[in-house]
Amino acid sequence: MREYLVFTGRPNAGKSSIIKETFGVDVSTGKRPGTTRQISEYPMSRGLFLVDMPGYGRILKASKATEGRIKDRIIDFLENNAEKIALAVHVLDASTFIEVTQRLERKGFRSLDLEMIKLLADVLRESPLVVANKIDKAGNQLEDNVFELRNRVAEFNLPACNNCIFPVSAKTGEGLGTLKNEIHKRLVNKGHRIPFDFLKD
Ligand SMILES: Nc1nc2c(ncn2[C@@H]2O[C@H](COP(=O)(O)OP(=O)(O)OP(=O)(O)O)[C@@H](O)[C@H]2O)c(=O)[nH]1
Ligand SMILES: [Mg+2]
Repeated sequence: MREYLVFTGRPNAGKSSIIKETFGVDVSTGKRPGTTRQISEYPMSRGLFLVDMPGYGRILKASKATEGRIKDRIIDFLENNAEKIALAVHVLDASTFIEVTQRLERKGFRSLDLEMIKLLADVLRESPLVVANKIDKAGNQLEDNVFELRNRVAEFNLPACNNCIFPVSAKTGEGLGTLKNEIHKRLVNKGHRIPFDFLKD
């Protein structure tokens, strides 16, 4: 049986950076949205694979059709593997959460981050971990952004989300230890006795 630890998020949120800094996996990161283009799997321990998703949303220099295809592939993967996903981690940019959410809502759209968090909770029937990345960039907007994120996620009434939001910086490393411990704990609870067995520390 193959199970997955899945990382989702909008292009450029810092999914690959978090994977690299937290687990030492040699994934590609990049300045421009759209670095990771394939659903990429890395072995973590026997039967457990880490999945770095492409970004869900606007990708630099990509057509709407390409963006749409990538979104479809992400959703197909999540739906087709729902039973095999041991844990999902949604990564977002904590320095721009309010700004991006409000800009979209003014145009009548829902935040892609909130859309994905809800989708993960519905498909997996449990709450994803929500990682508020780039706290080093948020300055004095950090508290407001995290407060708004907590309120918005609370509106979904997700099961077991009393402690599911993790402010981190993949750049400075702040918060990554706490996140790693929580991921470890949850994977052990799902029966993966040594979930990081194949990863270097
Ligand atoms: N300041 C700051 N920059 C970060 C942080 N995490 C990632 N970045 C930068 O954000 C950019 C995107 O990082 P990636 O890890 O490639 O993002 P991604 O979510 O994997 O992006 P896609 O593969 O395009 O979907 C890179 O320039 C990173 O160096 C952070 O915590 N703070
Ligand atoms: Mg990436």
